[in-house]
Amino acid sequence: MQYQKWGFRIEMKLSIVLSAQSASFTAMAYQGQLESNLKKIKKLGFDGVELAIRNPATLNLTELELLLNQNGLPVSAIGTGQVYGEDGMYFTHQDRKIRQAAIDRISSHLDLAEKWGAVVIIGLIRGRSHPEVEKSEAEEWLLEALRICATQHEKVKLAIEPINRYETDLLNTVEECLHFLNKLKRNNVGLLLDSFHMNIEEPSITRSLENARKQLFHVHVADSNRWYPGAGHIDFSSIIRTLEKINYEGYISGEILPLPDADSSARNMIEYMKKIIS
Ligand code: LER
Ligand code: MN
Repeated sequence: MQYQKWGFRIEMKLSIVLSAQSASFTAMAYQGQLESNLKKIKKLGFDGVELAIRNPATLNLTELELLLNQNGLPVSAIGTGQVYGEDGMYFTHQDRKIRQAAIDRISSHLDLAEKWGAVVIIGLIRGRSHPEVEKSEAEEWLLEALRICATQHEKVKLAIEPINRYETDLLNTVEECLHFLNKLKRNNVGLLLDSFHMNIEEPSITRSLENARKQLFHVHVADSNRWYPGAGHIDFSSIIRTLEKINYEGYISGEILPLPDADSSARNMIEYMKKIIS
């Protein structure tokens, strides 16, 4: 959506997560039924769609790209969490073959992202540490995997997401992720910041957004209860003002529970965001 401020035209692009297939992760308003769901997302007024894709090889790409074109919906980002959640593959697995399989799978997401101009999300695909594996070793494997992915796909943006402590013990905060990016030293790897995780882990959401400004590629919004923004107690007005202040140009994408039902959650999100943005 575009709006006027201080005589300038400002754009805040809104998208929402649609899982290309059904999945056990629940914070996605829409799952499957691509034809009807893409139509609904467009009709509600979203500028783009974030697609959660388990395995690009099993997608009917011709049909999907036709539907995206018909609805005029760019893909803001590609979510990869189901590679971990459903297939048990991740960058810090003890078994080298499984680490390699995770790299190969993410490479196929990166190929799609290059074609679509989308960001690739590095969330739970990082995995978590195990009693048998030192955390420092897990971090080395993660650095190695991301170096390979980022070097092979220099034109694609990869966004590491700080995820709260109840889902992983690797990279929970913005500060830890910025430190990690410093070690990684790849310009096409930056951050995805998610208001739900930030509400749990960050001392100040707005200060952490400002600290990440140079490397902020993507934003997820969900309220404190992971319902649509406006349903909990996160101060989204201050988040929007901060994103304006740091000249954020990426998408703001709803990763929300389909509650009280999918369509109401998406409608409530867009109505609330439009109200606080303009
Ligand atoms: C994915 O973007 C996310 O936020 C995680 O909570 C997935 O478990
Ligand atoms: Mn997220």
